[in-house]
Amino acid sequence: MRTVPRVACINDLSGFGRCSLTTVLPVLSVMGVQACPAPTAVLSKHTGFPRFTFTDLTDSLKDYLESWNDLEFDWIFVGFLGSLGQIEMIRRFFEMQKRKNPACRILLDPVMGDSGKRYSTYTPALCDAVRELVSEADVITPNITEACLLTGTEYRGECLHLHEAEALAKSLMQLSCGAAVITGIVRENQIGNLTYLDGKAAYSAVHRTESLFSGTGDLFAAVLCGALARGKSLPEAVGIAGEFLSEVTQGTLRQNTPAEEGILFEPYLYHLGEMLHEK
Ligand code: PXL
Repeated sequence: MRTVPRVACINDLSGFGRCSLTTVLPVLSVMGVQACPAPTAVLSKHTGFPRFTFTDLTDSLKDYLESWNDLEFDWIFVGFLGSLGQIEMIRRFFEMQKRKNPACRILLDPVMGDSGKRYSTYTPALCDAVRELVSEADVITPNITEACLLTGTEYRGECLHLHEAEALAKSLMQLSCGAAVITGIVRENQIGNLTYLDGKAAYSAVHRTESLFSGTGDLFAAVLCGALARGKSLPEAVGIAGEFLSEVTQGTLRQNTPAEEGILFEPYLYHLGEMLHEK
């Protein structure tokens, strides 16, 4: 393994709201991972705000990714996409990178929606295409809404019995990914993640806060990616990400900031380096 693992981060740049690249880059850097951004779109704010600008970067993404084919990445981390046309470019990038480095791994956060609703820029055709990408991924990290969209399951809220979550994970595995982590499962006063790996499900949970902050899934996936790139196993990486998310959401709640401004992770970032050594 390289001393500093290298990750290609295919995601949008939202100027305000703490999500996607503005979350991924600091998290990976502080975890000792080289984060190389490939922006899919530039937004002035994320789509949860009533007013934002959206510049789709599909026209430049193909050459951008192709110019990286003389490099080797240890991981490719895919999040929010700008358009349907980007799917094929990303699939080709996967293919080229796997050919150069068979040990290259793919983390796909199938960003499509939340709380039962698709994000405004995610058309049904784009969601179908994201489903096709799932088969290429070593790990996927959908929330419940996204897991339902991917598997054609009816969304019935964030509270799931463990057997329902496990059934959802098994349906996701039928899309041929290597492992699935379903995030944000609510059970009484706990919020947890179900990891499905090697035919087995494992649930881990932390105390739940009442508020839902935007960008929570992006932060979880970023920490997971950092821990995996630093050589942690998937269960260890899920543990670190869950613990960090619990700490930062509780800290954010105490500040009483608007939910769309996201999680105030900045004061806690330095803990991530320590957490890598503790586990
Ligand atoms: O947090 C996921 C996300 C990523 N990128 C953009 C978004 C959202 C969720 O709203 O709008 C641009």
